[in-house]
Amino acid sequence: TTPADQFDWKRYHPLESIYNWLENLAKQHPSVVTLVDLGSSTQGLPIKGVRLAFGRENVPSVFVESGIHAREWIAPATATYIIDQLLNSKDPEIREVARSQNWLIFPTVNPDGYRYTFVGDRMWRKNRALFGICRGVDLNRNFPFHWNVTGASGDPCRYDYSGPSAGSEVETQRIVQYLEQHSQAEKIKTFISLHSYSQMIMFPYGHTPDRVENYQDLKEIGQLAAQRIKDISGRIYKSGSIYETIYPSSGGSKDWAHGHLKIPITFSYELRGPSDSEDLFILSAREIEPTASEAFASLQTIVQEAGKR
Ligand code: ING
Ligand code: ZN
Repeated sequence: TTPADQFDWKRYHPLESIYNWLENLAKQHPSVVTLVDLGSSTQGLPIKGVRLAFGRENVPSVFVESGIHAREWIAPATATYIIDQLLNSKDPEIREVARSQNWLIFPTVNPDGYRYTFVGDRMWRKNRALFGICRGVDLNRNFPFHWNVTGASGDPCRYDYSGPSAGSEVETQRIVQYLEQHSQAEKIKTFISLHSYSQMIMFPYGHTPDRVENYQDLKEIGQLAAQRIKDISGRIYKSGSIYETIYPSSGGSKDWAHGHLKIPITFSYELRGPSDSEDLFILSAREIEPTASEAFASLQTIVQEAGKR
């Protein structure tokens, strides 16, 4: 476990280190940071995150969910980077973006899976719920919106198992319940989900090629966000709906957030994968900073553009 004052973005940190760091932030910045626990996972671990509020009245909120897939370690690393920048950056543009919103950021919404990638199988993706001889529901196929209609499996032994029923998993229920209870009061306007690897910035839907009502806005915002990354690092991120960009899939968190909760600005990132490794989910720790900083810059673009629409 890394002591909270030695937390960094030069390596990947285990669950306990991330949670210690979050707790420490709430102690160090009591007027800005509130620790939020969504409740327990299948195996009884807390799902911890933070709420950042810089004290401006009546601002909308951004909700960031990451680590829903355990092996995509760059996602929690990026979420913690975003928290750190929002709190500590001196850059005036970042300070203005930070203050323009309240931020609800949950780096590891699948804590059982994330822990297991450190102590069991590095390539684990799902949660750790037990189904006979196999384990795990793909939480990003379990959300109760057009559940299990395409791009998901009914077999608990498969990596994209959608679960025994819509919203069956406690981790899904924790997120759903929190958002049902708080999205209005917090005025959540933007929902972000972090994944790896494919270099994409995607919006709903995944279950159908039909366009969302604000397709044009999301398409434009996604393109501007991708351009911001290209300007910074030269990396090419593709933008489009999940269905047209990556593959048909149903039961994803942001389809539910957009289609059911009516959060207008919803994106999921596929962050960098390695150029030189056999395994596309294993991104060198040297790439954490460049990946997270280009993603954070593009998130600033999303938030700025959302504010104009
Ligand atoms: N990709 C995502 C997956 O869940 C995705 C793509 C994102 C689908 C959002 C649906 C919603 O398969 C990875 N790499 O996990
Ligand atoms: Zn993923």
